[in-house]
Amino acid sequence: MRQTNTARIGLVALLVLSAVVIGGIFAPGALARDAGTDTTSEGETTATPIHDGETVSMTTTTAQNFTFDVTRGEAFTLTATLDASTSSFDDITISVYDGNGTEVGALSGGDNPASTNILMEDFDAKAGDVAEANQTYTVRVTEEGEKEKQYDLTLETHRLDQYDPDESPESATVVDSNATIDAAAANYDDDHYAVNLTAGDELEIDVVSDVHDREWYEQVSVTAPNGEDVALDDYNESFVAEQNGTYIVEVGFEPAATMDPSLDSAAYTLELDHSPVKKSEDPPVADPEPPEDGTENDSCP
Ligand SMILES: [Ca+2]
Ligand SMILES: [Ca+2]
Repeated sequence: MRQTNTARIGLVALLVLSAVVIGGIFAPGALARDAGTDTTSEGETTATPIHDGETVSMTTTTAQNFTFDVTRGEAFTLTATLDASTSSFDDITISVYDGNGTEVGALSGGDNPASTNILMEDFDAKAGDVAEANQTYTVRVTEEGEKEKQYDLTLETHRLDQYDPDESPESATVVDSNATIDAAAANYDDDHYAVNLTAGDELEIDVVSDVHDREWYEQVSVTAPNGEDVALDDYNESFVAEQNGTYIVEVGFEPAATMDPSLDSAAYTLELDHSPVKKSEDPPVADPEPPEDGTENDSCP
C-alpha cells in the first residue's frame, strides 16, 4: 500500500517538477520543497553532501538529492551505478542543478541535449560540467519503477586546464593571433578563445591531440565579430577575416557522449598561425583623383 502511495505522490511531484523545469529555472530551494512537502520518505527531505572522490551507497525506493561544492573553473563528473543484482536496465537518472536551480551538466549529443544530462550505459547514469562560478550544486538521482534500488553515486572533481572556465564566448580566453595553447577538453567541456583580427588577415587553426586513438576527433568552429559562423577551409582549417574585430574560436571533441559515454578528458594543443593582410590586398580605397592643376572645372553650366 505504502509503496503505491509513494509512487503516486512521486508522480505528482514529478509533474510539478516538470512544470517548474519547463517554466525555466527552479526558484532556489524548489528542489527540497518539491521533494519534501508531500512525501513520507525521509530521504527526500534532505540533501546528502557528497565530496570529491567520495562514493555514496544508497538503498532506496525514492529520488534522492545530494549537494556538493565546486570552485570556479573546476570540472566535475557524477556517475550513478546501479547494483545489477537488484536493478534492471534503464532505471536511474541523474539531474544536476547549479546554485540558481538551473539544470546543468548536459553531455553533448543525445536526443535532446538541451534538456537531458543523462547518459545510460549498462547500469550507469552520468553527468559532467565545468563550474563557471564557486557554488553549491544539487544532484537528484531518480529511479524509475517502485522496486527498491541499490546504487553507488561517485563525484570526481579536477581541473581540466588553466583556461577553464571558458565555457561561453563571453568568457573566452583572449589569445594572440600567433599562439600555441596547451589545454584539455572533455565531452562536457566547452573551450572558447578570442582572437583580434583585421579584415584581410588569414588565420590558420590547427588542433593537435591523440584523441584519434580512441576514435574521437577534434571539432573547431569560428564565430565572426558579427555573430555569424565562419566557413573554414576543411583541409587546413583556415579562413580570411572579412571584418575587423574579435573572432571566437571554439574547440571541442566529438563524437557525442551517447556514442562515447566515457567522462574522460584529453589534452590538446591549439596552434594559431596568423598571416596579416598583405598591403597589396588592402581593400581598395577609392583614390580621389587629385586635380591636375587645382582649377578643374567641376561646375555645371
Ligand atoms: Ca578546457
Ligand atoms: Ca572549458
